[in-house]
Amino acid sequence: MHSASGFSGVPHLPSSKPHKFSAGKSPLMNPKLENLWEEVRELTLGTTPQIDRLRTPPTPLQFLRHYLSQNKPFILSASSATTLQWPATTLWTSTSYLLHTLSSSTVSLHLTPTGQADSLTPHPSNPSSLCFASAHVQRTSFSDAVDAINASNKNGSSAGFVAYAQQQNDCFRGEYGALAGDCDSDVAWATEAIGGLPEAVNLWIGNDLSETSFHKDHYENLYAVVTGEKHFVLLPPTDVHRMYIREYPAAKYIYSEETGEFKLEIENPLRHVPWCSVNPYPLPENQEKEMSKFPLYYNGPKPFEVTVKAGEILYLPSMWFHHVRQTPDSRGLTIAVNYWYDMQFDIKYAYFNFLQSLPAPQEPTSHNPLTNENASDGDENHREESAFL
Ligand SMILES: O=C(O)CCC(=O)C(=O)O
Repeated sequence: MHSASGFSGVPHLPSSKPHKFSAGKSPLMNPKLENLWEEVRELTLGTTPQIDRLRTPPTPLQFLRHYLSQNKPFILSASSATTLQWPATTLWTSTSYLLHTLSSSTVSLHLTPTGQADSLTPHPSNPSSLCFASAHVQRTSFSDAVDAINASNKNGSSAGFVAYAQQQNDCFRGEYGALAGDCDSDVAWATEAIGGLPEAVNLWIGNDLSETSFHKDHYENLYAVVTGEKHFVLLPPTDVHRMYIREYPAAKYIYSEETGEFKLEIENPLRHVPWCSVNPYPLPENQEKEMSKFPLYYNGPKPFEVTVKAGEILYLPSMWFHHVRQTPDSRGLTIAVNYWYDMQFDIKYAYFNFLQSLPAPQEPTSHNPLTNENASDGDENHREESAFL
């Protein structure tokens, strides 16, 4: 029988290898899963919670060989050689430039009570369980959008809402088309390696309260920060069981401008969305409870934590779980553009689907308050949402 080292010099990892993460940890940890998490880190990702930082852009071949084919993230650092050379990096620091250029544009603004869009929140009629709540999406002039974002940051929390300008439908080339000349239309080395142009380019304008909950996408993501900073928490697809993906009833926030209040409505007909249950930043008073509900997350290897600064690009590989927060620039805004390239639905994807289909062994379902007993499984909606998650 071949050992792994028999092929290409990769380290041999006998199956009886002691597990780094299990000693003294929760009895819920599963040795086979731990082995997988550890092996992926030892073979590819590295054993520290840092990702590679490149000082110069990779060639298409380097990108393909060392990152794309390995499903491995990296940051292209901000340095004189690599900082984005786009007009946007200077032009977009001026709000009056943005207001002038987008004076006749209508954009999509996501409104939520707390800044957490597409996230889990107490069910409106049964607050001891959770539902999956999407933002109220309002089409508005760009200048109203900027006013709303500025009025709804930590200092202006009396606004009663948090506004995040975003729409994951190629909005940069649509709603924000007037700004298209300020950025490259693609990331050249990625386009060459992937063999095609981006499927979608999206713009994100948020403030210090805007937060995106843990999820994954079926795209190769080149995420460029133009102003402010973005803070990502990342886990590879092999760690899927640490996310405690559960089916939650879909709900939508409805915001009334008249009363300034939100209503949370469960979708009718009822639909369930598979979503990650883990919040990496629980309130201190909830921390202990969260740690006991999600031991695989809290007791496993430390997630990768990455801050992407203005002028930097993160390569976020397809199917990686990511949670995103932001620190704004001196005006209170964080602006980013990301390029979504189609992923290859290849053998890695097939392995991942297989892994995800396995229940986390030893997980005490009867103790897990987040398991929704009445969740539908396998219907068309489920499959459609799964393709996103
Ligand atoms: O910037 C954000 O808030 C979220 C970004 C994201 O989820 C993505 O690019 O897929």
